[in-house]
Formats: sequence, structure tokens, C-alpha cells
Amino acid sequence: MPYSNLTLSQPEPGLYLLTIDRPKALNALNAATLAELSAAIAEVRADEGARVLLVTGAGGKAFVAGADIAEMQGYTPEQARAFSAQGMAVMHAIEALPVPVIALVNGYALGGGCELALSCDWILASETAVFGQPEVKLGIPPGFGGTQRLTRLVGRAMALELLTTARQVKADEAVAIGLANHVYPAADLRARGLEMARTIAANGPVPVRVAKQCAQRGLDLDLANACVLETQSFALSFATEDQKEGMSAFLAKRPPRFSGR
Ligand code: DAK
Repeated sequence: MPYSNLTLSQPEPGLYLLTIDRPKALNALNAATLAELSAAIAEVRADEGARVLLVTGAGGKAFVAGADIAEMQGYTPEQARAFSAQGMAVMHAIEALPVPVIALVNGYALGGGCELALSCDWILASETAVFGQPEVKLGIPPGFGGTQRLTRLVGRAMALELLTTARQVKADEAVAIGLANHVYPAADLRARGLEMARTIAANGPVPVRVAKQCAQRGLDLDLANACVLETQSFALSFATEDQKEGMSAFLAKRPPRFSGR
């Protein structure tokens, strides 16, 4: 499907690369871009062969510099509610994708851009990455889940510091506080992201999906129930071809050829 504000490509079988592509506005998220994001995510979801989704920004300066301030400026409360709901739905859809989603943050990830990165499963940052939730400077609170996902990732105290001061965080600090997993030179970010995606795609597709689901769902449960979820998922995995292939290949001392079933 053709898009105007983003590109969705498959650089290798099973690996999807979604690039927000409005570099003149530093890839800011307007309603049209959110609608396209929603369609692109549905496209990845519908592909049973999908293994990993990488999300990045075009132009080298920004991942996404936030929700589109020019578009938001004149919103009525009702329009603001609809825009927030649209953004929230996109963030939930990313989070709910069965495959791992990796944000490649290659510049500014501010406001809605930081929230987009937070809805991905983890973040790889370039040395030029800058994270922040500057909404309070614009007279609004975050609207795409930032108060919740940032808090869950870096803890209440650090999240509240960033949410209320609007202080921006560079790549090294992002790694130190657990916001990003790794930092790479800007020129290497995409290659390192693809390398990680390839590693994931070579593993059993079913257990990769199950690991994501258990880790995510388990956070909403107490530890005992979360471990029950894991036990049941582990037991069910013995009905899959991936389990049979993975263990047979190990014992036969050959590389596995997973079917994803
Ligand atoms: N929206 C629209 N345009 C943007 C933009 C944005 N977020 N960020 C940058 N641009 C545009 C600039 O206006 C400029 O356009 P022209 O003047 O060339 O037409 C172009 O991108 C290049 O930007 P700069 O000239 O400013 O570039 P600099 O290198 O000087 O500065 C910067 C880069 C990222 C530091 C700066 O652009 C900046 O501070 N941008 C704004 C960052 C920001 O405040 N982001 C948070 C946006 S608020 C809610 C729903 C959603 C949200 C909240 C509530 N509800 C409905 C409740 C989400 C809110 C946000 O994300």
C-alpha cells in the first residue's frame, strides 16, 4: 500500500522497516501520519511471515519531534480528545504486535516521538539521539501514554523528573536510566538494528512471540500468576513444530530450520 508520510519496506524476508517520513517537520505526527501508521501496523500484523519490525525516522535529524504542534494548536477539547485517542490506539497497536518491535532512535524523540519509541519493545539509540517529554512547556500534559510507559520503564522518580522538568536526555544517559538498550554511531544504527533483527528472526518464531507476550502480560499480573502464565505457555510449546525442530537440530548438531508453527 502506498503511503505519503511514511515508508514500509522489507529489507530482508520477515524484517520490516517502517520509516516516518516528514523530514521537513522533523517527522512530527499529524493525524494523517497517525492514520498511515495504523494501516502500516495492520499490514505487518497481517503477515504471518513477519518476524521483527524496526521503526525509525527519515532525514537524519529526528526520529519524531513530537505530535504536530501546528496542527494541534487550534484544537477544541473534543478534537484534542479524538487526536489523543487516535495516537493512543496507534501506540497500543504497536505494543500488541505479536513480533518484537525495535525503535531505532536517530535524533530527536520528543513528546509524541518519545511516546512512539516507548511503545516499541526496546530502543536502540544513535549517538545523536535526544529524548524528552517537553509537553509541559507547551502547556499540555503528554497525550500518547508517556506518563504511563516512561514510568514503567525508568521508574516513577526519574519519569516524574523528566515529565515535569522537560529536561532532555542524550543517548548515554538514556542507556544509563534504562530508556534505551544500546547506543551506536549514527551511521551504524540501521545496520546494528538489522543485525539484531536477523538474530531474532533466526530463532524460533513461536517462542519469540510467546516470550514477548509473557513478558508483557506478566507485568500486569502478580509474580505467582505471571509464572503460571509462563508454565502454561512452556507446556503448550511442546505441541509446536518449533520445539521439535529446535531440540532435534541441537541433538543432531545442525542449525535449526524453524517453520514458525
Ligand atoms: N510539530 C510541528 N512542526 C515541528 C515540530 C513539531 N513537533 N518540531 C519541529 N517542527 C518543524 C519546525 O516548526 C520547523 O518547521 P519550519 O519552520 O522549517 O517550517 C522544522 O520542523 C525544523 O525545526 P526547527 O527549525 O525548530 O529545528 P531546530 O534544529 O532549530 O530544533 C527541535 C529542533 C526538535 C529542538 C525543535 O524543532 C523543537 O523544539 N521542536 C518541538 C519539539 C516538541 O516540543 N515536541 C513535543 C511536541 S508536543 C495530546 C496528544 C498528543 C500530545 C499531547 C497531548 N492530547 C490530545 C491530550 C503530544 C504532544 C507533543 O508531542
